[in-house]
Amino acid sequence: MKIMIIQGPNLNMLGIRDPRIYGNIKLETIHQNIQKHAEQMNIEVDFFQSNFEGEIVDKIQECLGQYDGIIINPAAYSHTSIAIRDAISAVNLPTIEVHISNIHAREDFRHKSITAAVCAGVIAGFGPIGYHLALQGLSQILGEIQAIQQAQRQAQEQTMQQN
Ligand code: CA2
Repeated sequence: MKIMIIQGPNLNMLGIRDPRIYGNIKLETIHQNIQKHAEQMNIEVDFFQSNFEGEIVDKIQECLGQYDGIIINPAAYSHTSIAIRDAISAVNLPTIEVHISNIHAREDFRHKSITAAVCAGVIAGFGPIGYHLALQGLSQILGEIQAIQQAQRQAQEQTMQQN
């Protein structure tokens, strides 16, 4: 199982500026912790961070055929980007949106996520643990998809043997 983790604009500043909302932990440390957790779950993870909308769109598109699912924190683009929403929708890979902070408890303009509607689930307000919850949720979803696909293959084989 292969999962791409995509981080949006300014998340590279975590632990460097403004620890009141996002804490002291750096993005690199968050990624190291996710990597350890993923290894325990026998999941392969890759990481990508960009401050550019188009680069995030490109990365989502590149996931097609290469990854089983996506975990994304589109950061401020969650509230503005139809392009990122369309990219998630276009690749049609199971995607979980993560927000470190509880966006619903913050300014009004953060309450609406444009990208959330095309994601399988959204996790917000759990701090960096949210990425680990997303990993568990996504692995569950992917396991269920694999089980359905296997059952479909077996049913097809049986039909072919009968004919
Ligand atoms: O809570 C989240 O994870 C957010 O996606 C973080 C975004 C914000 O625009 C979203 O509304 C919610 C911000 C990314 C990090 O921004 C920083 C700002 C100052 C210092 C460090 C990071």
